[in-house]
Amino acid sequence: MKTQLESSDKIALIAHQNPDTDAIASLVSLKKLIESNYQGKVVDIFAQADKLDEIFKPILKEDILNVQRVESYDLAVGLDSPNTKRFGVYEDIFLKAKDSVQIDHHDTNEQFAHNNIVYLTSSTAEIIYMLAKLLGLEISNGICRAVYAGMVTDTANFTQGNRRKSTINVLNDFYDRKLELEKISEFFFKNNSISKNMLLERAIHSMKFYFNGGLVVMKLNKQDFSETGAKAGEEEGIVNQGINTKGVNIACIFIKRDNNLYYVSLRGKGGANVANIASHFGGGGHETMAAFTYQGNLCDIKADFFKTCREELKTCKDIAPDDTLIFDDSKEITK
Ligand SMILES: [Mn+2]
Repeated sequence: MKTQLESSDKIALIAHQNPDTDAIASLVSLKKLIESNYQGKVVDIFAQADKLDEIFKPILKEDILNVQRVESYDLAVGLDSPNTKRFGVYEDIFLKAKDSVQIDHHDTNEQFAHNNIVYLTSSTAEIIYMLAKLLGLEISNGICRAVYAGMVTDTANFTQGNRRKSTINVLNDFYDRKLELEKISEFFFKNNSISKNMLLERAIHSMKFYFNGGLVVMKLNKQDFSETGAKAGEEEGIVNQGINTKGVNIACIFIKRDNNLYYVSLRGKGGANVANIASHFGGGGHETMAAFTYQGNLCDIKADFFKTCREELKTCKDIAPDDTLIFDDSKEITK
């Protein structure tokens, strides 16, 4: 990647469509890293977004998405995306660039670039920080804050998703810099609007439990958004309400974006790998967090969806009914 960066003057950074905070944070932090460490390079950032979420504003600041300043690029950098399809309308920019590299943390990654940097950790932003350190680049506090935003959101405040030793090491670096990270956590996790609470109420109301309570399905439609005044993006995290339920191994929420167009977000626990379910329907993600988009009638996906969930539930470790077992270290002592 060092050689690729050094030998390219025009660089396109492309993240997945319907970008989340990690995608935006990755675009911004890598753009700033390249611009502040290499002279005279054009770095444009792309992510197809129907409507840009308000929460991205403090990360994006003066950086503008989706403005192509040159006709073609020497290097395309794919970010936070398991395949090129997920680049949406910007897939062509990626495919037409002379050289390509990608940075991703999804275990469903399809190794689609010339150079694939795929590491299963908290976030793509975390990998960017680690790479910057390896390359000996200068990293500003602003970049660290953007990286932290990606890490904290992709792990739901470090409670799920991939967390590695490297994650802790990066946090250690940040701790030394005294970045007031708690403020960033508060911005993402203690900042719910009233409309989001009303949306949550509707999602909880829609909860249906299947397979002895192992699967919970929630639904939100366009009306739920318009009637509560909730904006697109405010559904983020609502699915956690399902997986936080005792006995639930798979939680999912069907969000109707348009006629016959659904965004389906999944959470798993106790060994249920929801990435398997997502990839069955053309999406991707991690064992505990995954998503896919479904175009069609709900009646047509129902049977296949329940069958796939059932298969995955079968692989679950039985959660011990006695919760104290989680804290029991006697096994290790006798080993
Ligand atoms: Mn991510």
